[in-house]
Amino acid sequence: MLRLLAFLLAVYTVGALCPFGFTHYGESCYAFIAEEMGWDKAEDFCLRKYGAHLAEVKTAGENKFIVDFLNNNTHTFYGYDMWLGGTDNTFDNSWRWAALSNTTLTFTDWSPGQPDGSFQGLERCLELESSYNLKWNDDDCSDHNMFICERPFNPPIPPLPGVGR
Ligand SMILES: [Ca+2]
Ligand SMILES: [Ca+2]
Ligand SMILES: [Ca+2]
Repeated sequence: MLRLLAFLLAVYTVGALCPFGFTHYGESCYAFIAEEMGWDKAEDFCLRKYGAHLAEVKTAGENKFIVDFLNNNTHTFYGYDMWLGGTDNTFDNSWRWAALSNTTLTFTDWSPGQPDGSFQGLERCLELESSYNLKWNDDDCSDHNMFICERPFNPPIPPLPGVGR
């Protein structure tokens, strides 16, 4: 009985390290947002609402977690494209995680033939494309897509305003 209580407490404690509505994987918490908006607005939504950023997918494991989540929640996400935090807005064709870390992409999962910068180079934002089995695609940043916010798991707790000053 005591062991069960300790287990429940551990589950509760770990769960509490991601904000409500977020799912934990590795060192991050993720929110899958079932609203559609342009890339800039989506990044702004993550930041203002959650202190998060559009997701930066840096490993195969992280990519698999996200794709699995979408495939396990098809009632909400089937047929929708999902923005991630990558763009090539710098006009030098280097794809970067522009939303937060401004690092170049290392791991990628481009669909065959992508990124193709189609429509006269207008496709400069990174998405999981539903019609490509959630492989990566560059698309027009003004498209209205659903999106994924990511923030650190168990971030340092900021001091309360006015405390210790
Ligand atoms: Ca990440
Ligand atoms: Ca698309
Ligand atoms: Ca494309």
